[in-house]
Amino acid sequence: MELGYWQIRGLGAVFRMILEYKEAKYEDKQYADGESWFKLRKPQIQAMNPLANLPYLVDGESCVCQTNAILTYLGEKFSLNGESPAQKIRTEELLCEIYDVRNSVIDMVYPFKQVCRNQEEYEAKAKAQTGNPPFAKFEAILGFKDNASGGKWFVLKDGPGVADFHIWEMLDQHKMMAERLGSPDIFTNFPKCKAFYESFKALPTLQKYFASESYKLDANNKMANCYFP
Ligand SMILES: N[C@@H](CCC(=O)N[C@@H](CS)C(=O)NCC(=O)O)C(=O)O
Repeated sequence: MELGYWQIRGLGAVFRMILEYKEAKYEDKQYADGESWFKLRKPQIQAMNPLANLPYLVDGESCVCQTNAILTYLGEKFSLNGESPAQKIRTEELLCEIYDVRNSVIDMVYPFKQVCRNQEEYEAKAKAQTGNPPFAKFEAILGFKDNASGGKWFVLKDGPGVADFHIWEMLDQHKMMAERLGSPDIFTNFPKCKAFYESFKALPTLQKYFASESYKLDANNKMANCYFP
């Protein structure tokens, strides 16, 4: 498989973690500049899929674009979408829910979004967001009566499903943001999310990733208001 994304964590981290977790064989193409993606590789990806974007995943004859579609694809390949129809729908719901959270961060960190146009506006909004982190629904899902794992994982009984990876990445990015801003602990009102965060961080097949340069990459592109490591 070939995974393509910028040389940042961004949306790429979610896939790097899934592929590492499953100990898959893959090439992690990290584009460090516009030329290497837009001029060189994008036209080739476009020839395979006109929806070419970053991230993309090439797997044999398949070329999949759009984060949630790639997650569904990998979820099917690795049995990480859930077994029952109800679990599969919960996975899709969570993928959309966490993408809303991601978009709220993107709105804040990139000045071209015109939500935060500079560092000062970013700090005010990011302090508000980390002071009241957007994880109440995720806490409720972990405590909900249909949770197969008794609240340890979001969908599956025995480990993370695809949605868990994006949720964990967003928890980690909010944690980093809060620490950098001197905001309170983001887990104060979310003990179940905290336990999930810690269990995930301890997963044996992810230790190589957490020790790697990929985990140390910046969360966002350098043009971001909040340039946090
Ligand atoms: N909705 C798309 C968004 C993709 C997207 O905005 N990609 C950005 C980086 S996060 C990009 O720079 N794409 C490269 C391009 O437009 O060719 C997804 O989730 O995959």
